[in-house]
Amino acid sequence: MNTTRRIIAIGALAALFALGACGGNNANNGASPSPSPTTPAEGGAGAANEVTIKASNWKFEPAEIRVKAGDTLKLTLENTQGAHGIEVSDLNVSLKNNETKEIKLDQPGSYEFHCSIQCGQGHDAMTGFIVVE
Ligand SMILES: [Cu+2]
Repeated sequence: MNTTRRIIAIGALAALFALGACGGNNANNGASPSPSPTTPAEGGAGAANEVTIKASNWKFEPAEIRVKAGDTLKLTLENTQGAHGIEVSDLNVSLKNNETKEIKLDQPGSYEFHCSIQCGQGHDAMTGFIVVE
């Protein structure tokens, strides 16, 4: 009866895969023959974050948002001065004033956002980042 040994081997493989998934950017390495989407993620992943970005002439507040991979970000834009929009090109997300969008962030990385409305002399400086860790 090798059942115990077999279970230990599977556990070790799972641990290796988990480490690999945490350590690198490449989540699609195809190393796992049997992905298990129902396995609950650890470390608070999957949490919901609500952030309201306030836009004025000419900055976003906050200009940097940090979440964990697997989190959902509920993002709202509020113009407090002037007319501004938010565009996150890499995530295919754009927000107008008082709009809210839920963004599922699975891939670690740094996603730049910028003002999507030509708002004047400081327009080009209106950038920020969503950092997925
Ligand atoms: Cu602008």
